[in-house]
Amino acid sequence: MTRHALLFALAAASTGCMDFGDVEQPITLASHVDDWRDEIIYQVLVDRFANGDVSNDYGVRFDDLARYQGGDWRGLRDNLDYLEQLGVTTLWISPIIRNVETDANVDGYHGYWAQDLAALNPHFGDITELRALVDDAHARDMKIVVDIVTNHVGQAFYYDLNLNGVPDINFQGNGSGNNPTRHYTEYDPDFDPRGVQAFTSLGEAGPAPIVFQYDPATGHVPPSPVLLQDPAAYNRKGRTFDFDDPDQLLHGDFPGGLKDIDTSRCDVKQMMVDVFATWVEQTDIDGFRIDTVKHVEYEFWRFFTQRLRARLAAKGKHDFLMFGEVFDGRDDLLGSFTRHDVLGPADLAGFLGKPAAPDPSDEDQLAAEASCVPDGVPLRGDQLDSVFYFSQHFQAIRDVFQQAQSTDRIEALWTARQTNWGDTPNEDGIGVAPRDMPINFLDNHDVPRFLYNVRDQDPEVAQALLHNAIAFTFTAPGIPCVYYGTEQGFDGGNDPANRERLWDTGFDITNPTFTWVQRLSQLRGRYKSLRRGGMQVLWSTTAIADEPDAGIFAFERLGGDGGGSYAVVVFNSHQGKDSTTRTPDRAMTVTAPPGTELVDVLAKNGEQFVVGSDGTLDVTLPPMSAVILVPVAEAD
Ligand SMILES: [Ca+2]
Ligand SMILES: [Ca+2]
Ligand SMILES: [Ca+2]
Repeated sequence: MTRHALLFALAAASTGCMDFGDVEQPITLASHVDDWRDEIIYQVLVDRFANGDVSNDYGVRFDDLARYQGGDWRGLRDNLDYLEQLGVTTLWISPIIRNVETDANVDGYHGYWAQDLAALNPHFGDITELRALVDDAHARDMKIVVDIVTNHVGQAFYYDLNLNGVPDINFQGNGSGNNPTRHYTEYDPDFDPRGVQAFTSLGEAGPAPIVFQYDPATGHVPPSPVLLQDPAAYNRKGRTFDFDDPDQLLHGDFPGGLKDIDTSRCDVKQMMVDVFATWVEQTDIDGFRIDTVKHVEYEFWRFFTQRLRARLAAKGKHDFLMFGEVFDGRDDLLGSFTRHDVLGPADLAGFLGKPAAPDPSDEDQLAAEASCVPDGVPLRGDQLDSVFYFSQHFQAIRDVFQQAQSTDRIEALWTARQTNWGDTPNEDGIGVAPRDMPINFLDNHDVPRFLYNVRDQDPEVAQALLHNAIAFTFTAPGIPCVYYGTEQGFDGGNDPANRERLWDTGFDITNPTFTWVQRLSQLRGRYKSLRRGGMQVLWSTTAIADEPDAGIFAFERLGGDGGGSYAVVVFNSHQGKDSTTRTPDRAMTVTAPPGTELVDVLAKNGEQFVVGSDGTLDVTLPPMSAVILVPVAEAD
């Protein structure tokens, strides 16, 4: 499909009448998911996974990971066997839309520098290729989740601070009293709550005009859709430097010159629904992973998620997943984007530890937001279906599984999630409460890889630590999410070192971490308790030294939506000694009746355990290891 055709479709959509007109072929939307908790997500940076089409390799520079490498959607299609063997069932692919090509010697290969929300990134393929990827995935019962950004566009304009009509970098004043020496860039000036100010030799001169760049060679052309060419569609306050200041968090440009969109405007909200719903309608993709969620107002998420769900449901697309990235360790802030109470600026300020005037009542707030709704259908409190479990990334993956700190922090975190996160499924949503399906991950494109963080360890120890943490993300309540390359033992540090080319490995399916993920995927598929079951912590501890239970963490998966399926999962996160589920003062009691025979299905020739006549279960584990125990009667 041509860009023109899509824009035509968008124009039709905005009047409420979807007409695919001369677009290639209308497609039928369908729901391809039964319960999202059955899924195993694999995160792919498309540019880095496989190069299936060299005809789109313009601008590729293999010697520099900050530049395009040549991967594309065809490469993904060609390697679905590899992914299916690994056991993953949902591919989260990096953004599909056209980006700023190059800025400050970095390419937009990652996809987070939007230039045209209604056009595809030609480095990755065309609409035919994208549809083929979705179709081939669906034929294997795999799903496709697309990464989107609503908070900002790429480096689209500069602030003409000195009113000279050209972009200046490191401009300096003359050092006089009202014109002090200053260092700055007009592409990315510091945040100013009044809006970025211009100045002359006489002092400040009011709001700085913004000037859209026009340099087709680097992809710096005014953003599309056309609404994004209106200066009023942006907050124009400059670059955030204090992420705990609510005004900066919501309204500042994202560092790197990424221009912050005014997502409180009705026309912006509606445009975002139209453009992204159209991509679903054009491809039948199954969900969105949403970037930079905490930088956008709660009211936007209510509008965006509810209007999008309703529009897709009317076309036969149900169970459309929307999960967000809240890059933050504060669990209450994470969970706030999944709650149904009508949160507002005062709530946000509270999570950030700042004072604020009280918000309006829920009723008054929703009434105000209703002024944006064209068809009069009232808004509710509903927001996202889930968020990445960043708090767990820090407090469990880092603190416990890398640094062997006490496991009681995992129990505390999981307990807090029950009240911090939404407890009700969204209307027209996926049918699962957000608190029951956090997205569990080890690493991603924005943090150093797990193996990088433990690079000072002996390689065998590092791998044992990695495997134990992977087992944790595959057995904890929620959905496991594997960042591409983890299965090949990648160990890259900070961006772009953590964005390696996967094809350099030859897609090796014998790598021990590949086979470990494969095995855990099979166990999740086989045992419903691990996917849909409820959860009860059996053992956590403050002990980290030579105590009998130092490093032990254990929980049951039972009840919930797991049918009668039952599992006990025990970890020893201690890095130097065997530990056990018994101390002089305490023994581990399980729900399975006395005499129940359990077998470890994680080990190939699993050890057997029997629940004692007093209901206790003794499990002793070597350092950095785990067992997954299921009733012998349930094991096969
Ligand atoms: Ca290519
Ligand atoms: Ca200037
Ligand atoms: Ca924002």
